[in-house]
Amino acid sequence: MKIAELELRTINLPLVRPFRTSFGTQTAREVLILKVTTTDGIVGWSECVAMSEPLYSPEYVAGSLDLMRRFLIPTLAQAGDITAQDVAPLLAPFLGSPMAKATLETALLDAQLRIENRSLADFLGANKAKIPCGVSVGIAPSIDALVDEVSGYIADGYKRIKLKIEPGWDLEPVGEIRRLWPEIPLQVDANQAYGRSDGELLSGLDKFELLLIEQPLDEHDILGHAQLALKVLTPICLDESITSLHSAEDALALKATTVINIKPGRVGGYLEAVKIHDLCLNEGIPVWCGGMLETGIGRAANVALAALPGFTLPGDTSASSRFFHQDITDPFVMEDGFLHVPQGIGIGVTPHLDFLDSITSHKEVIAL
Ligand code: NPG
Repeated sequence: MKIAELELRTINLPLVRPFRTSFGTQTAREVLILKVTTTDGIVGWSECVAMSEPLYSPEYVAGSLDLMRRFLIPTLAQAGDITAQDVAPLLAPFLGSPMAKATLETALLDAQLRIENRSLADFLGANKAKIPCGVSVGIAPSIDALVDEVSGYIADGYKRIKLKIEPGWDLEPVGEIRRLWPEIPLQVDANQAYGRSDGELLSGLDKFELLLIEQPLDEHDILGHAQLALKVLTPICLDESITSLHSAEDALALKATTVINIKPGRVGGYLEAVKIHDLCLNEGIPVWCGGMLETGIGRAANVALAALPGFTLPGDTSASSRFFHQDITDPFVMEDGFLHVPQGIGIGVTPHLDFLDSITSHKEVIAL
């Protein structure tokens, strides 16, 4: 496949409600969208999951754009005729930045599968036509507000609730949600907000029979997670710490995690995500698909991934309406708590260009 042109654009989508985590509050989603066009006129789309600011991970929208423009795209251009499988090895000399690399790999993969007349779900090895949906619930202004929000999601049909926690917003809100919904599959996500000395506090969550505690400690603190796993009964699940197949192997070998959240952008793309899935399937480790407030472009690909056999827990694969009044693709609509896996070729969706143009704040085209 030869690339003729890449179009990079930044869009801004307001969120239906502010989304607060331990690292900040999002009120809109700024997203870097990539369109590649091959010399035969085939188009592939992807989105970069980096956020506006480097608070969840070191990557951020403007930085990813600069990195792609300055280093990654020229490297791919020099390689000439390439496949999506060539992207990671070609870009390996550039350190880090899995989200930017994943963006390039995914757009090429979309174009490649469109040429092969094949869906991403089929290519990745999906064995389900629909997937159960979980929803991630931000830190609320009060317990009453949290209860209101969770009630709405349960009425919508979500099959699993994830509550964001941080010191001062943990045992009480989680206890109240568990009291009101004794049976709902429930988990928490700390986004690294706790320290090694918080073992006793976190073991206070055990009585709520949670599915897991996600990323309680610093992303680099693998030893701390392994020690914490000995103190709490609730399974530890790593998110930010898992940036590659090797890091997943390390965390499992060191017993720092017994569940893994797979986010394709965080690990450098869908090809690496499948490798982590295969490792976990072999080792009997459950995995689930995380979310990064994706538009329909990223959501489509995540839903395909979440249909692989090892994804045995509902992911943060919610309906478009969870975050956006209007999505840039046809919206993902939940039916009885499930999303249908896109069956069309490539990622199975394309953006509505008029709407995309109307929310674009920056656009540049790089001809190769
Ligand atoms: O459903 O897309 C979604 C959001 C899921 O909570 C979610 N994502 O830490 O996993 C996370 C969190 C996140 C939010 C990450 C904002 C980065 C930015």
